[in-house]
Amino acid sequence: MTYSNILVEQHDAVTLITLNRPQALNALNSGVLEELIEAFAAFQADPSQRCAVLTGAGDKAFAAGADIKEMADKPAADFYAGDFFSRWTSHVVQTTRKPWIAAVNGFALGGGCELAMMADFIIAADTARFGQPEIKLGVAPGMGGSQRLTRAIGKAKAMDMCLTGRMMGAEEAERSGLVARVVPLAELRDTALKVAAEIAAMPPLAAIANKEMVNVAFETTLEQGLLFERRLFQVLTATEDRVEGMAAFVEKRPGVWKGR
Ligand code: CO8
Repeated sequence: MTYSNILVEQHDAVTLITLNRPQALNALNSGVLEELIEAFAAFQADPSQRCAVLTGAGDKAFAAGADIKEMADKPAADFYAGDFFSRWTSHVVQTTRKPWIAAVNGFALGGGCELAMMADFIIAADTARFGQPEIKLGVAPGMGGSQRLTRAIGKAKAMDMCLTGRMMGAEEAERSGLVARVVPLAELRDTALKVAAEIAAMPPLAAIANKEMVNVAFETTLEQGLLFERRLFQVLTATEDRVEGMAAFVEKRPGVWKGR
């Protein structure tokens, strides 16, 4: 598959996907959407790939939102009939079982912030700025911003962000729980690739299970979540990688994983 709106590179077991419309601050048009769906499906399907990083081209933006120029003249019926943006959630989020990280290198606004929040976690450059400014366009978040932002940073800050459309800097985003780590912009790409390589070197079934468990915490009661965690833990004890992992610990050597 050749892409014109994104770049896809493989760094050993890590797939690096770069939104590549820097002249439009990597705004998310339908071309980007389709290619991202393809790229994430290819990442998921390739057994040699264990973790992905999504970032934006240039030093200014991860993504400044859905492409306003593309949306401006679109009739309301088309948004509804085409179930605009539903495929992001169903394809990128639900079918990507392997871990992936958003490396936010600047503006992450509107759909850009929402896309970053679909990642398993966010590593931000110190220059990153997050926001849900849709209210200023007469709309509201439409790709999960009102739900994922509220779960990540709580009602007070989510309301503040959505109702004023203000931007939140990297330091506040980390303090608020939106971002896992903040690093200098110049170190962002290498740090994200390094963290992804660390995850890629983990036993692959355990990586998938850890991701599933944490995600279930957002969907269910504590009792059901604890049961899900316990059962998945028990399932992992049946894997060859569990036997290897515990033997490697006892023998003071690195584990060699089979993904079985
Ligand atoms: N869409 C299209 N083009 C964009 C976008 C965008 N979201 N953001 C920036 N651009 C373009 C600009 O138009 C400009 O292009 P040109 O040079 O051709 O005029 C170029 O990128 C550079 O941008 P600026 O000159 O504006 O750069 P500044 O440094 O002056 O400003 C900002 C940077 C503050 C980031 C500014 O560009 C901005 O405010 N951008 C829009 C941010 C925004 O409102 N994002 C939310 C969009 S709506 C959305 O994401 C909704 C998603 C859910 C929909 C669900 C529907 C069901």
